[in-house]
Amino acid sequence: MILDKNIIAEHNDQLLADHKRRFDFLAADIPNVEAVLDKLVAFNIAIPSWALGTGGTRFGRFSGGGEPRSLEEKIDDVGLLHALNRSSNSISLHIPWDIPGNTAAIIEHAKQHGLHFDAVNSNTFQDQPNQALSYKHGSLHHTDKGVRQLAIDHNIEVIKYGEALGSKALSVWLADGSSFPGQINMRNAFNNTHESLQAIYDALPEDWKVLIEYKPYEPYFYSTTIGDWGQSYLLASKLGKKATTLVDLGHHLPNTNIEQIVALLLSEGKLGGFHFNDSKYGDDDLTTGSINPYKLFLIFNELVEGLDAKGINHATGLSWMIDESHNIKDPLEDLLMAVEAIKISYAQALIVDTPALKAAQAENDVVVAEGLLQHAYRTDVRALVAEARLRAGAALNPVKLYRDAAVRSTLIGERGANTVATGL
Ligand code: PSV
Ligand code: MN
Ligand code: MN
Repeated sequence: MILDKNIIAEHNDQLLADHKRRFDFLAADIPNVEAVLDKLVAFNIAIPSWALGTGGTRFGRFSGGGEPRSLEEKIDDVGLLHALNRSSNSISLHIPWDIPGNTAAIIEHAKQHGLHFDAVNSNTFQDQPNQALSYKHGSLHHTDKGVRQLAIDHNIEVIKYGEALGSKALSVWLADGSSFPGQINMRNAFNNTHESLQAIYDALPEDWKVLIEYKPYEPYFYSTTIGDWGQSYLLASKLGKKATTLVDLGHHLPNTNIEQIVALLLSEGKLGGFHFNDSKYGDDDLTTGSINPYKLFLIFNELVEGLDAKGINHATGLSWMIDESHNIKDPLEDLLMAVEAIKISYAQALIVDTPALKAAQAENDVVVAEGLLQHAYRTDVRALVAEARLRAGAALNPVKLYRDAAVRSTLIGERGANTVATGL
């Protein structure tokens, strides 16, 4: 299914008068409104190929139907999202869930939707059919050199796929860890991981990054070998300048001050990218901004401050990606909501009165400083984000148009009611 430009134009015409009233009211209070809009238009967030079907659970999966059956159909789904919001111009592939057969044809297919390929992800947390050795007890950290080499070779193969597709980064997330005290030698596990990552790093093209993800627990429950940002940062520092840390918002223990982690990594030049999602207890798959939007705003506030201080382009300086997968929402609606939440937080961070904040911090005026952040956070910037969409040629209300245009039932008609996309 392709969303015709005329359908989007008609939808926008219907909502335009109300939108203009709300936007003009808001814009009158934002001194740098044009600069903010330009930044919002430029800001895109990559869509993970594994978020296009229902998932995010190790219990039952309840497909809503019309899930993509192939890589081409996954690209089509991201194309639909991008047509609706003009903010999702790339897809992040997970190998071997998504093997690009005919690379030239896949690139062309993506181009027709205005898409390119973001970071490629390796998978050494599942055994593949007929795999000679097992990842049951880990991959890059394994006690057996043969298993480590298998995992290294897989990562190098993923880099090769990425090169053919025009990706510029490899994301490495390892399940490696232990579930019981005494199960592993933690020092050896870490050193093995370092040695294995070094071999992968040495195979990286010059203009590539490796993004090292961390996670405190799950699937193992006692230790994870790259369990927190310190362990990821240590590895990234040892490896060299192409290695950076990837922050997945759901990979922190409750109440962790993620904005402080982000500020320090950015300051050290070691923040490589993001996986956006939200969590209430210990999950990592709820819709971005659904549980704690203030936290998301505070993170964006540090990001904008740090990127500006370093003169880094907001849109292209880091790898921005969503990483959430749903069992009960339509995955495409979920992703539209996530992009909206990200852009709202970004817009709020862009309207913070930075000179006033700096002055208040210099004076140690806690009340004024906090008040400035709260003012930005409590400003309803939805009309600003909608205006950026309008200017980019997207829909004023993507979820409404998605429903009005009956996208899901059309996809079910095209693909069937019982399709299940690859992924977790
Ligand atoms: C692991 O929880 C993770 O966040 C990693 O980014 C994986 O690559 C992704 O989810 C999909 O399993
Ligand atoms: Mn992740
Ligand atoms: Mn995760």
